[in-house]
Amino acid sequence: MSDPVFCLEGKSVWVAGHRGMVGSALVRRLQSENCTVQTADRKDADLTRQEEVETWMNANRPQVVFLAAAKVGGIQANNSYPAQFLYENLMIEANIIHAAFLTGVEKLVFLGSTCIYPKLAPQPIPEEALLTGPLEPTNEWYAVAKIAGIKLCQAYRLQHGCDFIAAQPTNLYGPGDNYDLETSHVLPALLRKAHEAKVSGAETMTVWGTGNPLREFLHVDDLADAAVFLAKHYSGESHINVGSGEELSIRELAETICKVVGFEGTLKFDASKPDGTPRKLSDVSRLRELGWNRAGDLTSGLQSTYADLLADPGQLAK
Ligand code: GFB
Repeated sequence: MSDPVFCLEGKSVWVAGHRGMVGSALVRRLQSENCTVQTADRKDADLTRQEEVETWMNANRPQVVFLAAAKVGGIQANNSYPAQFLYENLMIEANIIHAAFLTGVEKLVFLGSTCIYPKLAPQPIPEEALLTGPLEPTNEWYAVAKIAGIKLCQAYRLQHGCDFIAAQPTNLYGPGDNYDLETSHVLPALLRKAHEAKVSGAETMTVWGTGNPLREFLHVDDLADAAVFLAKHYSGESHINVGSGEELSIRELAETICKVVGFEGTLKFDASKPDGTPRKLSDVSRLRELGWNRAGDLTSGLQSTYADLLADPGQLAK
């Protein structure tokens, strides 16, 4: 494993976006780091408002920032709300990264997404594929905002010497996910559909698209562990991919979820819904060379996520 380049111990660490799935996983993970975790509710600071962000950061003076706050959603939400996905994400990241520079933050970890890469990028996708071709149209607005976030980290490093780094997680899932069928990502959507089909005794369950696209999934607790690892072990201009390094088709994902949930009906594919990018597997060799590997596999991650949903079915009502 690479030597640590930064120490979190004793530091004040702000998790921006602590109520989201990623932010709450970071708060859980940081409990074992001997640091003080800071959070800001919307009433404390609206992150899309520059003055509110600067006032909050001046008053609270975090030494480390994990930038997990973002407007996120699945393929349909990205397609339906392009202005919100572009504007809100640009504002949040610009406000926080600039305020982090102004207040002398020692380390900032920005979280992006693998949709930053070109639609037809080489697979598995190396970090160098960024900005080498056209984006996937269903998520280009979100992708442009996330690319701007990576570039902000690089620009503040180059011009001001700030230790701001960027990690690019693949498709994430886990406790606290969005289970709204219109706006969610595929994994929570299929978990919900399989659960409800089983409970109602339905014979079929609908899966959007052809079922052919390939996707990679990572449990959010693994992402949080990798982000903390990178904060401690990495300081560089390039963003770093964070993924499992394994892919499966949407059809295979649906079949695995049905097994975990215990739904024995058949799958129906709705080809009127978009497939999105055909394949999106991250090349995780840089992260592995630094010394990080994920802890769990997809089936155990699905089992624990389904157990969490059964224990807290209120998540389906949000
Ligand atoms: O997770 P997802 O919404 O987004 O969809 P992306 C992945 C694939 O799952 C697509 C199929 O091929 C969908 O057609 N799918 C099947 C479904 N059934 C469903 C369903 O019930 N709900 C949903 N949502 N999909 C996202 C980007 O892309 O990836 C975001 O839109 C972000 O910006 C995220 O980058 C990581 O994987 O296509």
